[in-house]
Amino acid sequence: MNTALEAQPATAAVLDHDVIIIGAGMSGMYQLLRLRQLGLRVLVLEAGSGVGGTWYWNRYPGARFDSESYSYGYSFSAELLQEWNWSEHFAPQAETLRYIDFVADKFDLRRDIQFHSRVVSAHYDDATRRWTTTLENGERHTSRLLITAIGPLSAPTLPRIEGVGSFAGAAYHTARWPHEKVDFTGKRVAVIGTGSTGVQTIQEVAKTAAQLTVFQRNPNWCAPLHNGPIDAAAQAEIKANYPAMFARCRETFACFLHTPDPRGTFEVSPAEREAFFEKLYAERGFGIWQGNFRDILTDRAANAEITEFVARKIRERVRDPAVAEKLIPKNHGFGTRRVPLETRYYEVYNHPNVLLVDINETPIERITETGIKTTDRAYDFDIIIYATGFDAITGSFDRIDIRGSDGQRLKDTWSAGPQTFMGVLVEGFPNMFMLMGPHTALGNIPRSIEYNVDWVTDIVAYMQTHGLTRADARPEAVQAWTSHVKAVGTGLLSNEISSWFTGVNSNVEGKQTRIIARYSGSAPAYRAWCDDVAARGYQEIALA
Ligand code: NA7
Repeated sequence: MNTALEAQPATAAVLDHDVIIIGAGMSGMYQLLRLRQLGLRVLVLEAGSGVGGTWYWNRYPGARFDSESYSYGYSFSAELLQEWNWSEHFAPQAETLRYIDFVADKFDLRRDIQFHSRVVSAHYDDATRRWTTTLENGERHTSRLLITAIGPLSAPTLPRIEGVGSFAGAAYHTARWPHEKVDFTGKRVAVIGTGSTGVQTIQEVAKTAAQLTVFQRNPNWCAPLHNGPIDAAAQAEIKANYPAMFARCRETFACFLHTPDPRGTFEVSPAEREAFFEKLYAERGFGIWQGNFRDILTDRAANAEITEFVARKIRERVRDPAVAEKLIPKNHGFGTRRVPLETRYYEVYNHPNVLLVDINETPIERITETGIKTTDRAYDFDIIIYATGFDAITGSFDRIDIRGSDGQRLKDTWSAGPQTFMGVLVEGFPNMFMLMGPHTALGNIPRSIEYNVDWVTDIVAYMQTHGLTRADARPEAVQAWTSHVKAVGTGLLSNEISSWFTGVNSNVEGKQTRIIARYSGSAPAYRAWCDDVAARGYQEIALA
């Protein structure tokens, strides 16, 4: 085994591991596999009792992919691709978790994963060039490198409403759903939140609950998923086409199967435009969002066209015009926030046992022992479901006390918004590599994960072969990257709207102001930048 990460005499303190990875979701698992191939001693610390990250925690009813299943798994193993059969175009959570378990078994990953291990702090020591990672039970681990695989959407948030916690019935956050089945039959159920999680939950719970009451603050622009089973012929075709499909994902703007149409909205006649929108509305998946005219997310007039089209669809699908109006967003255009994909979501509101409460009109005053009290009335429930989302992108970092050189805290360093080098490194936090950190290209996340992990693996291999034990982003590189991220995000309508895309969360102190949280240029451009840094020998990174 090459032990170069330990070789330098000045840093010869005994390390428990070469690398600690925090998180055994899709990024942590793949990173473990790649670093093992370098012969490194790696330990993954995982808070849950199993692998899967997002797909481990989000067990809420109706949870499923919004991207085509076959485009959303790992691509690194041809054997794995041929062995695994996806049963639906958009797999439900349980199937995805089975897939991830299958991967963990196939590559024997569990032997290097320690479960039930929530990391509370990670501190870097300049003298010994090592990270000390501490768990909530006090257990400590030292390592040369620290890799965060903690996910952009993994720090759930509850509303800051008086009385949360006082409800005597069952209350669940969707991202902390119990492992046992929750039965809604005959129950009065409340759902707070109408993001993509709320939408998936609502359409499922409505099937069996006696009474469903949805508390909506802002509606979102939803579009049909058009899910369906994958039959034998389609399965064979998918398997034969994997190389071509992943090649396409590498070329598209955000690694999805869908990519913007090269035409502008007003370069076609109104009739053609309408026909194109109709076609997209009838097609599977994110096409209407990611495969629409090239200017719908940057040009206000173009955006207004698709927005009006989708509003008409909502009016057609919801019988009560007053309810339809409540479900139509008035403060943002289509696609400027994450588009929830739905299966008969709007029709749910035609059922007599479903009530929509607009909490802008009648705000929630408090959660009570028996239910929810708005300014208008008190509602009694058996179950309250919080589909209230996450302290996104930086929240999972904020929840760990991460300290770099000279004891500086990451939370302080990022108090005015994240500053990174390619979303992978932070100046002053040597040897810490982030997977899916702020300022990386998110899009089709598994595709981005594989790229991110491969890039980190390459620099770790470079350090290993060159006997290097310290990597830190140079300040000018961080400045250049952070300005670039801001520049590519300018003009994008989604960056002018409050949502998790822009780091806003009303439930978190200090997160009411929009920031540039994501890299919103194209995935190929992101990769070109990162590839170039590697090809030129990592000049933007101080290596020693
Ligand atoms: P989102 O998209 O952040 O949605 C959270 C929802 O909860 C949204 O409708 C919020 O309303 C609502 N919310 C949050 N806090 C409150 C309070 N205090 N009172 C009332 N309503 C509230 O999270 P999701 O889990 O749906 O999805 C996150 C991503 O995960 C998703 O985009 C996918 O990429 C996977 P608001 O709009 O803020 O008024």
